Amino acid sequence: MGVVRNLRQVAADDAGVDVAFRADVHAGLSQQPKAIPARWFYDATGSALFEDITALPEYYPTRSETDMLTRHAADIAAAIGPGRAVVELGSGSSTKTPLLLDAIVPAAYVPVDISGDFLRDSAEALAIRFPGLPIYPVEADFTQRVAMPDEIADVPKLGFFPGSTIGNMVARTAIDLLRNWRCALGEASLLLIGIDRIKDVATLELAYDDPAGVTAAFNLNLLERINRELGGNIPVENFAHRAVWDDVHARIEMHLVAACDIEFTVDGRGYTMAKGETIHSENSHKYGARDANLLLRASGWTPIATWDDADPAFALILAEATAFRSAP
Ligand code: AVI
Repeated sequence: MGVVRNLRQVAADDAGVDVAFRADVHAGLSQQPKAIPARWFYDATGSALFEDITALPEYYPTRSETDMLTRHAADIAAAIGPGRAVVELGSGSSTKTPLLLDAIVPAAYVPVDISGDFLRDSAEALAIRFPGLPIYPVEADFTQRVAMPDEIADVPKLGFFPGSTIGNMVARTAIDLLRNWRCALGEASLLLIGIDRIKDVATLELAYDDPAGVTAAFNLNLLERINRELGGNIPVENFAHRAVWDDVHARIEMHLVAACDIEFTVDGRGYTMAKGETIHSENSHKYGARDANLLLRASGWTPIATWDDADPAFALILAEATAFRSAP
């Protein structure tokens, strides 16, 4: 059995409510247009719904990425080499992790995730699957600065950031995050990142608006979560899910659309929405080959290998921390 240690906690107030969630909801509902950061989708219900999304026939990113991790395992392992601590950002249920841990010879595994219950369960499952592999789970918001466990201080690291989660950030935030992780992982580190490609609009929109309504339930759960955790009385039945491709920003936008004029309170604070007004709940940016490489270079990472031959297209990119040196 592997060693599971080091679980940390996120900040909660006296009632056990995540203080950052409360602050983001009030700030987001008070601005025009309304918007709430997508990271708040992932309570236990939202995380389970996201797992359901990844199994949908229309949601290709998980299938395409898993297919490439499987088919190119030997090449990926050769490019990475043995003896690295694998630090997974936003590990969730860690379904792709065994593919990577099986292919390389890791020194340790450090899953970082905001959802403590998910983190605990998946760390324990991996400890059984990889006996003897030290596992140091870190319960934290990986979009903020996260200190690495002391136990891996001297071990070269591989950041593993699958799923195109980087696409959920606008470019400026994505670059801040990748730069932070370059610092946290250190000079000799590598990064294996999954980035979704731009493709035809029909494939993209269907992936985010499936006929079974699972993505709609995932989006609407954000409102349910606000009602559950922040004492809201949002009439969820008066909202609809919308997913559209925005070609200017090269992203799928998800919105919660008011079907009629609506009034509600959260924490006793009142909000109104006119019919047709939306709460912007997620961006999912897609990248061409040059865009993705530029994003990485701008963040202090130099791409050294790319695997992107799945259909529908999705890229797995291996990058190394760029050394600081003079350049023209
Ligand atoms: C987690 N993230 C990469 C997913 C995506 O594709 O942007 C979240 C998601 N939203 C709707 N479906 C999946």
